Amino acid sequence: MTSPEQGRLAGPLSMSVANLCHRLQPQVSARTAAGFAEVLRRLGAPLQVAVAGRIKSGKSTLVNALIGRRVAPTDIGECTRLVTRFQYGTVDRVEIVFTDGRKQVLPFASDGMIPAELGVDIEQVSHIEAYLTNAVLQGMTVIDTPGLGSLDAASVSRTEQLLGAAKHRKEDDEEGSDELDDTSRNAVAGAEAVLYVVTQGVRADDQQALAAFTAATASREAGPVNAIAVLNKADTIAPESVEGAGGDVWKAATLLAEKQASTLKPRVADVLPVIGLIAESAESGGFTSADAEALRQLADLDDDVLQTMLISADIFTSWECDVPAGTRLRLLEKLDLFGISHAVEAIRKEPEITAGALRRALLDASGLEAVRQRLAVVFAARADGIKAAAALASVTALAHASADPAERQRVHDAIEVLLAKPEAHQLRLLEALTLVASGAVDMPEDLSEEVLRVGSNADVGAQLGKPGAPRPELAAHALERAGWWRSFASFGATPAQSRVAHVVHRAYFLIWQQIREA
Ligand SMILES: Nc1nc2c(ncn2[C@@H]2O[C@H](COP(=O)(O)OP(=O)(O)OP(=O)(O)O)[C@@H](O)[C@H]2O)c(=O)[nH]1
Ligand SMILES: [Mg+2]
Repeated sequence: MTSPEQGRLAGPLSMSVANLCHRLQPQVSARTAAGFAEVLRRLGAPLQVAVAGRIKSGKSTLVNALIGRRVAPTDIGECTRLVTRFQYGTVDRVEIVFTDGRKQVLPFASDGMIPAELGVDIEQVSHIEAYLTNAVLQGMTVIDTPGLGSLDAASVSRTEQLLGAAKHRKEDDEEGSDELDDTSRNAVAGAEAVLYVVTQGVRADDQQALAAFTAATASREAGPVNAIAVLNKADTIAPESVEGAGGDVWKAATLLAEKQASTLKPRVADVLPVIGLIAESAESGGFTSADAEALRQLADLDDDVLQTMLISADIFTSWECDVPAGTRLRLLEKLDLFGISHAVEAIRKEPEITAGALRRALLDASGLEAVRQRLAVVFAARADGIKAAAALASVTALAHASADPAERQRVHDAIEVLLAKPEAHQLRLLEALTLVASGAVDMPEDLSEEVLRVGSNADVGAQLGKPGAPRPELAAHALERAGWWRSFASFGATPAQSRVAHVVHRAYFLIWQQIREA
C-alpha cells in the first residue's frame, strides 16, 4: 500500500498502525474516519520535541541554536509566555492560533524573528505555529515553551496543555459534529519527547516539573517521558565552586552535570553541559566576520589588560580601549565573557584563523554537537514506538467515542491483531522503559541502566553495550542476556520487576533473531 505519509513513517510499527487506519477508514463513520485521517497525518509528521525548563533557563536560545536560526524571541516580550511550535514548511510563515481555533498570519519582525509583541489579546491565544524552511525541522518539530517555574498561571497552563500534561476533558456532548474530540486534538498538539533545560542549581521544582511531566505522559498511554536534559549556561559556572574542576569551566560543568544526572535519575539518562548562547551565535549566523575582527583586536591587547577586562561584564564594556564600547557590548551579548575569552585564545594560538574557523571553534566549545547526537540516538531509536503508541491511544479514544457498538468492536479487534505482531513488542519495551525510568518499578542500578540502554538505541551494537563488535559476539551476548533476564524473571525478581524482565528477555531474543537474519 502506498500513501504520501508512508515514506516518512518512523518504522515498522508506525507502518502497521497506518495500515490499520487505512484499512478501517472505509468501514467507520465519517466522524471516526476524520479522526483516523488526523492520526495518519500525525503519524507521518516528525517527532514533536518540547524544550522545557524553568523560566529564563535559556530555552528559546537553545531552540534557535537547534534550528540554526535566530527566530524565537529571547529575554523579554509576550512571546516568551507562549508556546511556539517550529515545524517544517516550504515557505517561512508564522500564525497565531487562537483558543477558538481562529488563525491569523503574523509577519516576521524586521530582524527575521517572531515579534516579541503580538498586538492581539494574549489571553485569547492558544499558541504560535511557525513554519520554517530549515532542514533540521524535517527531522523533528521543536516546541518552545514558557518557563515552568514562572508565576504566571495562565502561561503555565498553556504549557501543560501542549505538553499533554493537562487532564483531558471528559467526552462532551458534541455528538455527530465533525470536529475532532479533545483527545485527538490534544494528541495532535502534545509533545512526544522533551529536552529539559536546567541551569546550575537543580532545584526542587525542576524535579517536580519533570516528575509531573513523567506522570502525565505515562498516564496518557503515549509512552514514557522521553527526556534528555542539558545543563545550560555552562559558561557561567564558577569553576572554583566545583571540587576537582582544577579551575576549568568545561570540566566544572561536566562534573556538575554528572552530579545533576544522579539527582534527576532515573527520569533522564544523563545531563549534557551546553552553552546555548554560544551555540546560538555560532549556528544562526549571529556570529559575523565583523565580530571575528573585533575579537582579533582584543587578542592584540596586552594579556594583563585583557584578563582584567574579562573579570566582569561591567569592566569589559567600560574599560578604556580601542575596540568601541558598542562593539564590545555586542560581543558580550553574542558570546558572553567565556566565549570572548575562548575566541581570543583560539586567535592567539592560531593568528591566521579565519572567521569561519573561529565560528567552528566556538560551536565546538558550546557542546551543541553532543546534544544533537544524543537527541538523534535516543529519539530516533524510540520514535517508531512513541509515534505508534500515541496513534494507537488516539485510535482507541476515537473508537471509544463512537456511538456505534459494531464500529467500536471492529476497531478493538483490529488493535488486538496488531498487538499480537512481533513489531508491537516495542510498545511493551517502551512501557517497561517508562516503569523503570519513572522509578515506578525499582531496579538495581546496573539493571535499570541495561534496560535503558536496550530501549534507547537504534543500533544493535549500542543496544548491547558493544558498539562495533563482530556479529557472532553480539549474537552470543544477546542470547546470554536473554537467558539471564529469563531466569531473573522467574527467580530473582519482585512481581513488578519480573514483568519488566520478561519484556527485556524478549527484547534480547528479538535482537538475537535480528542479528542472525541480517
Ligand atoms: N551566559 C549565557 N547566557 C545565556 C545562555 N543561554 C541563554 N542565555 C541568556 O539567558 C537569557 C534568557 O534566555 P532565553 O533563551 O530567553 O530563556 P528562556 O528559558 O527562553 O526564558 P523564558 O521563555 O522567559 O522562560 C538571555 O539573556 C540569554 O542570552 C548561555 O548558555 N550562557
Ligand atoms: Mg523563552
